[in-house]
Amino acid sequence: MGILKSITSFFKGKRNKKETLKEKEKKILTEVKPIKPALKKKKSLESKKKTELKPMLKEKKSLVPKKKTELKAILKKKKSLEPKKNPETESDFRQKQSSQLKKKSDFISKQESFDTKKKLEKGLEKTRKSFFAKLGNAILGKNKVDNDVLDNLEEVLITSDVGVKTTIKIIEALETRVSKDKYLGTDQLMKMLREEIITLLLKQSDTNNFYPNNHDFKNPYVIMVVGVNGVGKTTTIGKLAHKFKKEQKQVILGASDTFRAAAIDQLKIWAERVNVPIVSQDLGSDPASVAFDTLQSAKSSNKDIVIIDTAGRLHNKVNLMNELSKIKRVMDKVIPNAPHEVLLVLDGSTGQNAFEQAKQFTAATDVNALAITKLDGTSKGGVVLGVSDEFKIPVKYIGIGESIDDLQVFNKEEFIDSFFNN
Ligand SMILES: Nc1nc2c(ncn2[C@@H]2O[C@H](COP(=O)(O)OP(=O)(O)OP(=O)(O)O)[C@@H](O)[C@H]2O)c(=O)[nH]1
Ligand SMILES: [Mg+2]
Repeated sequence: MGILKSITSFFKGKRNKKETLKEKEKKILTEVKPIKPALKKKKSLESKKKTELKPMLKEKKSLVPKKKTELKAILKKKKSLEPKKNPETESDFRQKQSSQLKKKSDFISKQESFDTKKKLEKGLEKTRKSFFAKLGNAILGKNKVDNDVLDNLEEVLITSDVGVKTTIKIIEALETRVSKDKYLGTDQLMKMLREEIITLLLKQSDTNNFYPNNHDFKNPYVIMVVGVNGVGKTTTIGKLAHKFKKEQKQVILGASDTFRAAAIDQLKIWAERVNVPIVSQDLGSDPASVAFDTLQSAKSSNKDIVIIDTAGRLHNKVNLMNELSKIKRVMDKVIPNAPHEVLLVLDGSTGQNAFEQAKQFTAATDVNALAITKLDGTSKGGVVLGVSDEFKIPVKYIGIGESIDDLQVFNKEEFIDSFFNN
């Protein structure tokens, strides 16, 4: 009996298990059921997308052959424009092209020199107007060049800041000419004056090439800029860097004016404007050390031109003048014979004072080039004639404004032309 009971309970248990399994299966199926409509939805979306994409693809396809045909037409047109591969016509074509290029570059350089001339004329306007107004008064009512006229002319030249020495030379030359022709009219005075000034200036050796022609560029060409406070050193450096850059030269600047924070910033602004690198140190650091760093950097990065700014100083401040000598000595250690150019900047608007500065500075340090700035804002432009006549050092540059392009290479003939062109 016991055995029978246990057998029935065993089968009962199995049936129970079967039933629970069936129930589980049922439950899963009801849970899975909702997936079906979702799949259906996805499929319908896909087919919808396909039908939507089809016309788009069609459109794209229709565009491609269109492009091809357009391209073909363009190529055909281009071919028809190209010179035929006939050797004769090809060389003709090349010649034509090079002559056109030459014409274009001639036109640009003509335009540039025209602009330079116009700028110079404008820069010298104040000096010219004042000079000719004075000259007009000096010869007023006279119809021949006599001693009176020459005396008056002497005064005009001196008050126009030409300088005593240069004025005497000009007047003596004119006296000799007048003594040969007693009836020389005042209308001819201008022509004579122009000729005498040109003769005088051309006697000077013409070493003032803008470009350091005799430098072989195995090493960078080093320019150290010096002068008293506020004459335009930093501005001239910015303009110079721009000029060299236009000549495809690699330029680097050195901020050796460590005396004022604003001086370092001012040079940095110029470097940024011209897009050239700059070497600087902190305010108050040794100017010679900045120069050393700049020259080393120039050497290692194969620069062509180095321009070193220095603090404004008076020639009679011994310590400051010694500082210049130290900067020079340090430079020479990095690059032999550097600085190759010591450029003294003079403020033209200070007239006779500029003469004095040139005298004192050239005596105290080895200046070998001059720049005369601020000629645009003054009637004292005659200082350029006097300075370039009196000093053995050439006037290399003139500043005729505050803008980047307002620095010109001093050309004696052009200067005289612009001066007398009224
Ligand atoms: N009109 C005119 N202004 C100029 C010319 N060159 C420089 N300047 C101006 O003169 C002022 C002084 O110029 P800077 O370049 O700072 O002079 P600096 O010699 O470096 O002065 P310090 O560093 O203080 O010794 C600035 O306002 C310049 O814009 C010029 O050719 N024409
Ligand atoms: Mg400065």
